[in-house]
Amino acid sequence: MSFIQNQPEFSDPYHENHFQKALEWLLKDKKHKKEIKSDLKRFSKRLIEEIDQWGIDADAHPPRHIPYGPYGERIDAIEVHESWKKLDALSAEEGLIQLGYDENNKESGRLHQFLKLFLFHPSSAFYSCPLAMTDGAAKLIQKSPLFHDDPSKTQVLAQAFEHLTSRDPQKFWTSGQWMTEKTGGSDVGTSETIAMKEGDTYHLYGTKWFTSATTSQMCFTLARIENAEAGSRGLSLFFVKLHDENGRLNQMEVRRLKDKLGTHALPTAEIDLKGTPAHLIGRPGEGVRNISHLFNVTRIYNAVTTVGSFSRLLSLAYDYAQKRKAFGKKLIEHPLHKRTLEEASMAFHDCFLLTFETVRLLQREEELESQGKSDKSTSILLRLLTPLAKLYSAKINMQWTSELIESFGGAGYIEDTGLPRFLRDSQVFCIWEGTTNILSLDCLRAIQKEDALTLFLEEIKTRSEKISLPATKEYLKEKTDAIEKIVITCDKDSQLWQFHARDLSFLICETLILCLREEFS
Ligand code: MFK
Repeated sequence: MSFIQNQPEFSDPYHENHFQKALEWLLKDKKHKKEIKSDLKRFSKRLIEEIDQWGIDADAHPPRHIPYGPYGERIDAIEVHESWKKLDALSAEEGLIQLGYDENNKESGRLHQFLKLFLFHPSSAFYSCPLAMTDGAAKLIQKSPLFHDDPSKTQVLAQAFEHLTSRDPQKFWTSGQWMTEKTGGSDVGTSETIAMKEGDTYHLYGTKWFTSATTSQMCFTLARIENAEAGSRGLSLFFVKLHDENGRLNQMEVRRLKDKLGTHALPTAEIDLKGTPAHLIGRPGEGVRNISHLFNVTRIYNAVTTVGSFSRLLSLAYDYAQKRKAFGKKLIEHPLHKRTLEEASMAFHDCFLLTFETVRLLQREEELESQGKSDKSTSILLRLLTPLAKLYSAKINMQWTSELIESFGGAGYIEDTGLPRFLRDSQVFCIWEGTTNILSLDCLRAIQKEDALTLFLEEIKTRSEKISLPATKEYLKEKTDAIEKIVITCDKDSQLWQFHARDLSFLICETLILCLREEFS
């Protein structure tokens, strides 16, 4: 019989050396460490035995838009595969949102949740996307001091919160985050959707151009109240229930599903709002600031899912390098191949550290909040690192995903190996929730509004005192000198700040990563 190559398989992610070390790094001295580890271990096994196949099936059977019923009535049904529904139920059962809001574990619930998401994402066919927006919506509701003036609104949102954080699949809701319009993906301030007050209720008119996870039960969206000023300061935040009591879409129509490069299982649609009833949330004109509670969470999801994907592809590439022979020996025995994989591992490790340092800050901020406290430096660093973890992990992963696909040779280019999907899907991490440049500019916003760079440099100074390796100290000095040089060059010139924003963003990430590498080792 002719030669058949053994196919690559990923190893149980819980038992990976890196993951075990990460657990020690993140959960050291945490009260719930034992339960968290045992839950993650069980979940990881379930991933391999059951869930991963659901992800493969969901990706192979994309959703379908059915605009009309058999007798011509407009129905706008979105048909999704059984596996997608299983991923939804599983997300509730496994507490993929609830863990982050667990009243009994304010000390490490977020860490637990994001470690679980890291394991789940590469098998989830991007069910992680609705989860990201669901979590962001729950955070927005929890964070917002906006509703106490109107008890009926408080009740609507309190009920929504219960659904979003439920572990009961029958009760569990997901949420959308509808921001993008034809006029503006990044430049949300150009949005054209209008909110008209008709009686006591607002009704929305306009077109949302990318609505991810259109099968959700609710969403938060932006609209301009009639006659409000132009630009983002004229936008307000609205809560929308997608379906009426009869289960029909609430005065909206699905134009079509998007034909995307990747994320094939994920229903992403264009939606016409045709008088959709909506609740105004917060004060008029503060929509962008209010919805930032949501997108700051989804940006952290973006980073965590990116490193989840990076880790899975690495695991496959290492396994293949053990199985595949060329020129008389295994790929892993070739120094150049081995070096490539090692460099990819180091790049993954850096992204992981930066991402989970951000998660640690989120955990810390929320733990303090639950005690009625706050710490300015935690919140400012979190504000700075949220866009940075997203942009850095997405960009580095994209580069290495291409390299790792190449490490499989021709097999990496063949659809039924399942490998090309990594390349297609990775590209979206750099785009949605803010492109690399938009997030570099957001980093400037944090620097200018919160004086985040001064705080960051002080933090690095403190951390550097604990660094023992002279070479690391030297690299650190090179990086902080380069940051200070940019600060001096830009001075008060906003155009120059923008010109250097991306260099500055990457330098900040690289500086922190140098410290984190020492702390992790
Ligand atoms: C599986 C992985 C999970 C991923 C899930 C993916 C789901 C996909 C769904 C989507 O893709 S939804 C679309 C995502 N779109 C974006 O993320 C938009 C990208 N554009 C930006 O982020 C722009 O920077 C932004 C629209 C925010 C800029 O708008 P403006 O009009 O220039 O904002 P401006 O005037 O600077 O800020 C308005 C207010 O918001 C200010 O507060 P004040 O009113 O108090 O001055 C800002 O400080 C505040 N703000 C802006 N960005 C913030 C923020 N506050 C906190 N954090 C931020 N990041």
